[in-house]
Amino acid sequence: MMDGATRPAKLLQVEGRLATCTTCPYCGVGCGVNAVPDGMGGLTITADKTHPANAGRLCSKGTALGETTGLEDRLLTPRIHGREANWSDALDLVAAKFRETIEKHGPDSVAFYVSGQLLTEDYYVANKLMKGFIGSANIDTNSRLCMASSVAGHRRAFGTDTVPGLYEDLEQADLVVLTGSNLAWCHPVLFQRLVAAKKANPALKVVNIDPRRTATSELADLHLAIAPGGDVALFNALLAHLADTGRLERAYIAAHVNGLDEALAAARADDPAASGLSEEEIATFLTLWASTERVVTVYSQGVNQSSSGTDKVNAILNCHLATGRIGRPGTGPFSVTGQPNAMGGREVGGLANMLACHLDIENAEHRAAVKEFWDAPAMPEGPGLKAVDLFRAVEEGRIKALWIICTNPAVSMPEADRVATAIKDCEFTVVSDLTAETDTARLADVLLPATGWAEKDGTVTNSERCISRQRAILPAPGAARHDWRIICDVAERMGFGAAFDFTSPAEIFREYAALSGVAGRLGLDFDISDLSDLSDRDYDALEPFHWPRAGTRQGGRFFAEGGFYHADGKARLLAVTHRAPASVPCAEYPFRLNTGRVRDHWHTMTRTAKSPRLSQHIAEPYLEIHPADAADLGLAPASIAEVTSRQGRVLLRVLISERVQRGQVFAPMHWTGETAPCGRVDALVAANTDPLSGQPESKASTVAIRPMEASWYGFALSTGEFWPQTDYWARARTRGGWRAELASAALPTDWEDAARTLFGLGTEARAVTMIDPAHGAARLAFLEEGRLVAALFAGPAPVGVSRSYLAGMIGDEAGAEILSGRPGAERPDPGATVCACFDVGQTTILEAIRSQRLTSVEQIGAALQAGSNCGSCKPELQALLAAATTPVAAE
Ligand SMILES: Nc1nc2c(c(=O)[nH]1)N[C@H]1C(S)=C(S)[C@@H](COP(=O)(O)OP(=O)(O)OC[C@H]3O[C@@H](n4cnc5c(=O)[nH]c(N)nc54)[C@H](O)[C@@H]3O)O[C@H]1N2
Ligand SMILES: Nc1nc2c(c(=O)[nH]1)N[C@H]1C(S)=C(S)[C@@H](COP(=O)(O)OP(=O)(O)OC[C@H]3O[C@@H](n4cnc5c(=O)[nH]c(N)nc54)[C@H](O)[C@@H]3O)O[C@H]1N2
Ligand code: SF4
Ligand SMILES: [Mo]
Repeated sequence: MMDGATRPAKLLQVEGRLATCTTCPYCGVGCGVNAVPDGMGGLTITADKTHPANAGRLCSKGTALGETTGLEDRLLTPRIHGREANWSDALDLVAAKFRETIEKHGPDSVAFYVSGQLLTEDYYVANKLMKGFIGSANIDTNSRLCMASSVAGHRRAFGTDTVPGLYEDLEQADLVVLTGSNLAWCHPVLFQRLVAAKKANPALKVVNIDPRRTATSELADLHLAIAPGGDVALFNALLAHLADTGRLERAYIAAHVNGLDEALAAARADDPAASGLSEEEIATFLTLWASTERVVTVYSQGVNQSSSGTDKVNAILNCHLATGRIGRPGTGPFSVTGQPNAMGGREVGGLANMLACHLDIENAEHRAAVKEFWDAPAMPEGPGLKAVDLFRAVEEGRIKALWIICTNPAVSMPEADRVATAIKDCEFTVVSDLTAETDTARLADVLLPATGWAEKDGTVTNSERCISRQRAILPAPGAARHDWRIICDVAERMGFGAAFDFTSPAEIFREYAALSGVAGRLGLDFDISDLSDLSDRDYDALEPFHWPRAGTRQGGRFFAEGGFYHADGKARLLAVTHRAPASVPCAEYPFRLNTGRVRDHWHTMTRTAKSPRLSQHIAEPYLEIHPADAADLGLAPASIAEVTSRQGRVLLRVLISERVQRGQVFAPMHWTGETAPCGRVDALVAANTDPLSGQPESKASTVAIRPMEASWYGFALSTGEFWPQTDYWARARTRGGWRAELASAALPTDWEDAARTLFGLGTEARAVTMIDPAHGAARLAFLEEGRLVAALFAGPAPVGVSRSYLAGMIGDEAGAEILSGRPGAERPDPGATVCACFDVGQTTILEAIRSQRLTSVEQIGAALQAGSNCGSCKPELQALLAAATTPVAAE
């Protein structure tokens, strides 16, 4: 029944201790990790050498997982209206409210909003409850903000949501095109595999298509700074070029593809100039792509998060299908998934317009088959509300009971302020999370404590269709329960006990696997039904495996020989035409706002912000802006910009850089009410969506920018947690406490009073101060028993003290010399952290490059250790090497 050998308990000896094999809970690469409890609530993490995704590699976030399992901010008991409650009362209330609402207003008056970070088993029961038993399809997932355009594009072209290829295709290709993907920071281990492949095969070319220059561009032979939304125009130009140069694979098309003529006509009619690239750049790209047989086109949120996201996906798929470059080693389009179980969520039918196992909610035969399998009392007749519409319905009072599980929409949805208000005003909101301290959890009527990554069991599917086990290593803290268990408990109280009497994730998995057999019999791709009688023991020992499992495609790729899932077995080429992003820059909002991720933080930071190590790389929200635009706007380096859109307002640190083009700015999505309330970037983002996929255009809002009128800027740090009250603030953990960046319009009347209030310090802390009222500058350090407990550095301009030095001094012995804000001659200033694993700073690295004449990333590793562990900082080391050889740029 199971292929391959099984390791009975999935425990491994790592350096003499027993480690549990599990899967990293961050990105869709889905790396295997080995975890050993350290006996103090933490974990020691090492890479799983046997996992097919990473084979011994981890990135900075995976490496720091052990720092994120502490219990200090965990939600440990249910809460009803802010008060601690027992499970029985909380579950009774949730079930009663949902039942009453449905009785009074019908099944579509309730909704679930779930997450690609749920395990497949959690997802399965949530979907079964809403679609099969409540009888509504109002269950959508944050994957709507993430993968929906890829799903819609795959389904249009292939007839089902199938990712054709495998990670090894990136290694076997001669050309890897990364479009709308910052792989270096967002899928770091896959990026490392690509780096290694390029080293082994110098003929392997990499093209990076992204409006801005990123760490990923450092690896690229060619970086194309495409206009925002320009991908359709570029790939249409490619399709036309392929036809014009005789590169179409006529035999493959004749046997397996429909729609060439229409697609080609649309492509020829499109204007390549809409890509914003020069004729020469376009020609270079077209020639390279056309003349390379083994080409993989990797794409991610720069493609999906667009009002033309589905068309972008199909423009890419068109070129691969028309050349038959799909499903063979080293070829294919490759949509990389974001979350650890984004792919599992797609398989299990988490989206409002899908059923489980890739079955289609709009197909009556599929609906009937699922209804029969579940013995479901009520099935919806069509799709439910997609995320943006779902929260609009909440706003309008059409949805009266809402359950949010494992996602933080008050931060991550476009028009975030509006979404937060809608959640707050909803008649009844339940949130299941690890912590009560999220912007969404604060708005809930009922909070349900869920177990987290290290405490729960189940399965996830990564970007290459590899299903892996996540295994519990630590006990459930307090009263926290598994998500699947909470959902089943509510289902039981709603009167659906018989269908939800699961006692383990293994049992849920078996039912799910059996249902996939129904899908298989209906001719669909997702069929893992040979696992439907997996024993509990075999489930515990389950090795990572790729689907499809059955037939000739076992463990392999799709579509080399056709076999698509439309009724005629053929794929479709789609006629697509460039459309500019929905928000059009205007006099009032002239800048294009692009958003995305940073290397060491994960989404709304509920886990990565717990790690001092991960908080050092980038410690505050920022706005990347071109030098000429900054000059026009009068924005000084490191000052604070006020950014507004029709939807909202934020304050961000100015980062002047030529990596972004004129007229465009970039800001990361991660900061929240908890970490930088003025830096919640989704407050600015308009909820424009792709008409087919419903995915929001998170990458192309329009904004106005002006300098914030700050009378002072500051840097503060303290051994204790503190909450600044200034107009701008952003805080982060350090090894010995907390740090914060501050800026404010109003000057305090008494700096020492203000600082003591900020830090909550009594008189026992001795102040050493250097205050210059005439210039609005102040430096204050607070010492207890000779140790530095807090400090504030403030001035009329951004304060130029060494953050890494000061953060390293907190809690240490110090005297008045600390007020200089810089280390003395005996202790060199490391500069901003580049390597999070070994805490190596930029100044240290540049100094070593110069003095030791280092010329490669490997040499830096040998000299300083930087980059020699997880390797996530290698692109930045590469950039520092480049900068150090051009003396001006390095200063
Ligand atoms: N460190 C880290 N890694 C993560 C995550 C995280 O939070 N932190 N989140 C995970 C998740 S859920 C996801 S979905 C993935 C996302 O992974 P990515 O999609 O790689 O990351 P993003 O930074 O969102 O966006 C990618 C790039 O798209 C570019 N872009 C913007 N507009 C356009 C356009 O019109 N065309 C093109 N071609 N490019 C454009 C942006 O400049 C950006 O560099 O990352 C996953 N990995
Ligand atoms: N502007 C802009 N906005 C974006 C994006 C962008 O690129 N730009 N990207 C979008 C994308 S691709 C994504 S995927 C979303 C991500 O956005 P979110 O899903 O909102 O972000 P997370 O911070 O990952 O939220 C996960 C929540 O679940 C909790 N949690 C973690 N594990 C568990 C668990 O096991 N059970 C339960 N019940 N809770 C748990 C965490 O504490 C956290 O509060 O953001 C989207 N928003
Ligand atoms: S690349 Fe990093 S974040 Fe992604 S799964 Fe692997 S270790 Fe985790
Ligand atoms: Mo995502």
